[in-house]
Amino acid sequence: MTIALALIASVSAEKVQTPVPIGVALAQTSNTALLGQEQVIGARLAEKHINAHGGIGGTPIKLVFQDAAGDENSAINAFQNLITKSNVVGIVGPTLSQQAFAADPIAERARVPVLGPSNTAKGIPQIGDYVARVSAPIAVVAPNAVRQAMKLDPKIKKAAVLYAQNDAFSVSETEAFQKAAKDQGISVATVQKFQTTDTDFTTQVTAVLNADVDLVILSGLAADGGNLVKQLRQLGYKGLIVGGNGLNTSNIFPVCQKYCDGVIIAQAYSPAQPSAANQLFVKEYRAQYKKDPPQFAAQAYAGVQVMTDALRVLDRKKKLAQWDLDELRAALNKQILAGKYNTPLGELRFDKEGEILQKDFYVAQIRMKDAKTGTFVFLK
Ligand code: 1QQ
Repeated sequence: MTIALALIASVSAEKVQTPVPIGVALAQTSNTALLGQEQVIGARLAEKHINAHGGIGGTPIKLVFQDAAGDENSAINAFQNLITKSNVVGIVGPTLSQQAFAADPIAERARVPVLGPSNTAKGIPQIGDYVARVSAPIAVVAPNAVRQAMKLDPKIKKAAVLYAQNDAFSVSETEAFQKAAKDQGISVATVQKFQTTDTDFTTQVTAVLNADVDLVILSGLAADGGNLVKQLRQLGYKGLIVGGNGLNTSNIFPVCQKYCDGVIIAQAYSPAQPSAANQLFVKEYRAQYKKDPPQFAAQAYAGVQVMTDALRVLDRKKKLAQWDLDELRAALNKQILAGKYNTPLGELRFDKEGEILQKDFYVAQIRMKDAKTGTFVFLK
């Protein structure tokens, strides 16, 4: 039986297609698209750049997009389609850690390498051997925002912490935030929970106001997070607000409008990162979008680039079209972890579990010009 199955498996082995298909499973619909939209832009820019520079040894790459929306089932379906129908060599995605914990095991079982472009919760690389991430763990990124808040207002003593309890990333981030607050000598006066699907935060905001705090630290996603910021200000909260990675997009501007002003958010990317790879990315992004690239675009770009750089190494050993697909997927996974990459995030590599090793982190503060337009201003 086992021998028969093994024979079938080897007989049915697929060859690698050209152009080389790389799967991209990001949120193109749902509220999570507020975050996913910037990732799609970043991935497409990478594809354009790579193919304009000769692809992989003369063979172009082709990104195959499957909408992973904002829930677990959509991410699972997207992964399955990419793996079994589109025969991709690897996958960049999904958008949320909450989805990664559900969908990455599908890729792990199929032995298809995954690069998480924005999966920052604790435990992502440990999902399996085929799972790595180009998004630095939130435990490393988030504390920078609390330190920066203390720098802006050294008199901060008491914080209120809020988080979305139905989202794995938010649960992970609030843990990092609460530890960072204590490390800075800030006491956590109240911890309020909500759901990413909530729209009315009166209960939580009332508790924050009653606690009389001088800092609010908020972990949620873009729509809920933006609404929370707005309702905090409308109901009279005047102190500093630190927002987490789920608010890290100008797509929250239409949600919290002028009330977005002043929100402090830690960054795993800066347009000012001096590497040649980044300056080229910034130039190409600016030419097309007339503004600086945001973190989620840079990380998705880095994901596609890392996969392509690793494929180039393998292509030099044997042209990709001559590999069996299963064999290439396994070799690609090893090569991703072995390489060193010059990306818009700076120079990066991975530890043996697939955790990103990245050097530079930043903090930005939202500055609104009016109700609609604003920018992320990087703080020193
Ligand atoms: C995660 C995140 C999200 C907020 C990124 C879109 O960091 O789910 O891990």
